Formats: sequence, structure tokens, C-alpha cells
Amino acid sequence: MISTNLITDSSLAGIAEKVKNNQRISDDECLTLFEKASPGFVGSLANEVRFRLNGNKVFFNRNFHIEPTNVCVFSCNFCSYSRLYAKKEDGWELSIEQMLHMVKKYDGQPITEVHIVGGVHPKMNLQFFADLLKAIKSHRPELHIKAFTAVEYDYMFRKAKMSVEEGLKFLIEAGLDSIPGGGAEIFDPEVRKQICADKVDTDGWLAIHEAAHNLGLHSNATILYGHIEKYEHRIDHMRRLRELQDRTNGFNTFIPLKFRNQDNDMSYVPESSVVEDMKMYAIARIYLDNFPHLKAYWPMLGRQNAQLSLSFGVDDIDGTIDDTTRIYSMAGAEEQNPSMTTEELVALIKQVNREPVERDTLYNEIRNFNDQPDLSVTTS
Ligand code: V47
Ligand code: SF4
Repeated sequence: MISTNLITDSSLAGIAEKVKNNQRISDDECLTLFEKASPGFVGSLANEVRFRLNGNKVFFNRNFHIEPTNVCVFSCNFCSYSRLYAKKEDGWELSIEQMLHMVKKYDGQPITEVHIVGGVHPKMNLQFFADLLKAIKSHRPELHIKAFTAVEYDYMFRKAKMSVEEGLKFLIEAGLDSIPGGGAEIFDPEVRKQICADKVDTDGWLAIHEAAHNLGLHSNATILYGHIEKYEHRIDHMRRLRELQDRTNGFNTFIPLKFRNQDNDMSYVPESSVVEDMKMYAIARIYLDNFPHLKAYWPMLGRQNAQLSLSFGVDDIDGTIDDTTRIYSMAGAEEQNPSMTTEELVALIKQVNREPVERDTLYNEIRNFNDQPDLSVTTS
């Protein structure tokens, strides 16, 4: 219930009424929220939506990342991670054996997901990645493989002269289980041209996710916000996702990614404030009424802000990660060596009186930690 002292404008009262009645808000109403609403107002409304969809559960999983390479043929201005092929002194390229060795390090541990994403290397092709997926699956068949962004797919399928559908079927056959949400950035063509002109365009990104959904795969969606875009561009981005989700229902979760400005070509752009970050989460939760989950990616936000985001519509904080990703630490994120034990994740969620639930990638519940005060006997 929204307290009336949070409502300072009659248009806000109308929006609050709609959200409470489970009605979809329009783009204009979303703009009103960005421009006029206080963080308390949107936070309170987002909490209602979050509770309606997920109760008091906060989901996390046990996962690790593999980043096959940071060599990339593209040159996104916000990227602190990629190294050009021609100047790859501090770039890395992992062989299938090296990546399989990383998987084997988790033998005997209750990890459920490997998240594979990296730069777009000109020599790592579709067959190489199919062989990687097969090698992982033959070693650990039950491990869920969430792999490659639409940017990587677009490049590898075009090089292999395959349609998106053919390419995806080929990788599903090899062991692909779902698709992460990266590469979306900002869909508005003008802004996209300014921040990442040369990689897959908006229609290409959306077409790859739609094709994946039609083949029965689930995927995530991200937005890179807090740089040169305006509120209108964030809304345009979310509208395109909401429309696609109406058609396919294949997205699991929306992940707002805060732009970090260290060591990239957009370092002159200041980073957004925490208040602005919390408003982004809350308004996304309100607007994207057909997305079941909203994720705060804690390595990028830092664990305290991730905890705060749970009061602004978020119901998922990704996973244990085990210090296996570099994308954000290289861009200046708080977490330079991201790793949380299950105990730490559970404690962080319980501190704000919410119910920690370990999930698999597709949000099937593995364990509810709410009734288990003695964590020492439940985790690895
Ligand atoms: O697409 C790159 C972002 C994304 C910066 O699906 C940056 O579960 C901020 O999509 N500042 C890749 N962001 C990571 C990604 C992801 C992460 C965690 C979980 C999931 C999931 C997906 O990282 C890129 C880009 O938007 N990124 N550089 C930067 N300087
Ligand atoms: Fe390459 Fe991805 Fe970095 Fe863009 S964001 S330069 S596609 S690694």
C-alpha cells in the first residue's frame, strides 16, 4: 500500500492505482515515474509487484563463469575488457582443454550452472564452441550451460554461413541449455551507434532471442544504463523487450547493468548515483510486468547495494560466481574478486528479512534456506 504522503502529483496517483490493480503502465506513465517520482514512491510500488510475482523469495544459484577470450573484433566504447586481435599482448585465449580443466575444478561441488561469455575472437568459430559444449556435457551432463550473447551468435553464425535457427539448433545439439542477456546495451539506433556501432544491431539481437525462444530455449535480457542515454531510450529498450516477451514468454529475468567508467573510451561520462540505480530497478519492475524476475548482478553493484536493491523490486542476485569473471572488475566495479559462499549469500538475504532460495538456471527451486538456521550443515 502506497502511503499518500509519497504522492505529490495527481498523475502519480493514477499510476499507483493502475499498478495496484495489476494493470500495465504506458510509456508516458513510465517517463512520469522516471522524471517525477521519488525513490520511495517507485520502491514501494515495485515492492508490491515483486511480492505479487515472487512473494518474499530471493533467488540465487551456484555458478561459475568461463570467459574463453577477451580478444574482440568489436570496439564498444564502454568496454574495458576487450583487447584488439592485433594488439593482444594482454589478451587471453583459452583452449578447450584449459576450459574443461576449469569445469573439472568443480567436480564434487554442488554447482548447477556454467555461464560462458567473452569477446568475439576471429578464430574461435562455431565448431570450436560446439566442441567446447560437447566436452563439458560429456564430463558433467547435468551441468546447465548458459552460453554466449547474441553478439557472439551473430558473428559465429554469419561466419559459418548458417541461419540463426540452424546455428542455434547445432549448438543445442552440442549441449547449449540457455542464453544470457548480454549485448543488448541500448536498443535505440542512434545511441547504439554512439556506444557500440559495429556489433549486432537491435533487430539482430531481438531476432536471435526470439528464434531461441521459438526453439524452446530460455534467455535473459540486459540494459546498459547510466551513460549518454536518456530516460526515453531506457523506456524504448524495455518496450521492445516487453513486446517480444508478450509474443514468446521466453525471458526469465531482466538485468539492469550500471555503466562503469574505468579504463574505457567513455571514462569522461560520470557514473550514475545509487539513488538513480535503485530507481532504475524499481521502474523496470513496474514496467516489465511480463518478466517473472528482476536480477541485481552483485559483482557489478557491490554486495551492499545489491542487498539494498531487494527493497526496489529485485528478487534475484545471481550466484556464487567464485571469482571467475573479469568483465566488471576491469571496468572499475566494487567487487574486484567476486566470490560469495552460499552462507554469505543466504546471510545477506536474511538480513533484510527475505527468504533465500537456491534455484537452478530456469528458476526451479533447489532449496529454501528460510527454515534452516544452521547453515553449516547445508552448504559446501
Ligand atoms: O553486454 C561491458 C556489460 C555485458 C561494461 O544473463 C558493462 O545472467 C557496465 O550480460 N560497465 C555482459 N557494464 C555481461 C552480461 C551478464 C552478466 C551477468 C549475468 C548475465 C545473465 C548477463 O556486460 C555486456 C555489457 O552490457 N558491460 N562493459 C561497463 N564498462
Ligand atoms: Fe567485444 Fe563485448 Fe567488449 Fe563489445 S562489450 S568490445 S562485443 S567484449
